[in-house]
Amino acid sequence: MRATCCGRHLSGAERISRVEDIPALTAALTERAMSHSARIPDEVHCTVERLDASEILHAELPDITTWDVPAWQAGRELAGRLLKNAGVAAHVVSRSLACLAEGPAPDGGVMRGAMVVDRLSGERLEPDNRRGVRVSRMDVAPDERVALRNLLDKVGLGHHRVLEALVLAGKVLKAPGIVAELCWSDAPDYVTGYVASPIEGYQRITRLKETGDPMGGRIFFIDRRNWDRDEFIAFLEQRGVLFHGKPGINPTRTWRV
Ligand code: PML
Repeated sequence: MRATCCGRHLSGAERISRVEDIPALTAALTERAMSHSARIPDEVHCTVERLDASEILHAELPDITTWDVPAWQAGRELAGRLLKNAGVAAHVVSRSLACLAEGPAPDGGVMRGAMVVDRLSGERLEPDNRRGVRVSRMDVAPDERVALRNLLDKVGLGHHRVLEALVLAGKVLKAPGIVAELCWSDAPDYVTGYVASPIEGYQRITRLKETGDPMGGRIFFIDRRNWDRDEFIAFLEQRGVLFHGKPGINPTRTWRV
């Protein structure tokens, strides 16, 4: 589901479901589109696509760690450290953080999809710098969604953005050649972001930008050895991935500079 107002993105969601659940699900997502944002959308698109069940990848969600930071500056410093630990070169880290903060699209605005960046050279590798790479076709197994939401609620992570970002990051971490993802939202009132990596999992950072800042987005850092761009993008955009089980929740950590 994708809802827009005056051509601008308002809300979106996607699910992988059984055929018999599709009518109820499209109704629920349309309801969500109408009530989810302060503005009433002027377009709501619900697209239903058939997936071959035998080609769906079944996987586990990454573990979650939350880092409490006193200010966005400290948050970005921590994000830089986590990215370097994951193998991103120092000069690429600083350039990438600046790029996301300043607006990575050619007109200096936000991108709908993600940037793809070579971890050593910093070269941008997404075919279209305006659109970026859109991750799609991933979900929590339908029978496990309620249990996961209850778990996240119980540990104070019940905001819908956490579950959605966790599932997206979970898929990104399965992509061939990925070494890390950096994300913070372009929603002006949502300042928490994350660094995800195959070894450290999903590392939330409580502040990565100032409240009111409309900039944000995603960067996928890749290792170019034996990497194939078409394969990478096809995996992220086309391959169905369903997540099972509960992620580990690590104790909150504190970061002070
Ligand atoms: C979190 O709170 O775990 C981070 C969520 C990032 C949300 C990104 C987005 O919604 O655009």
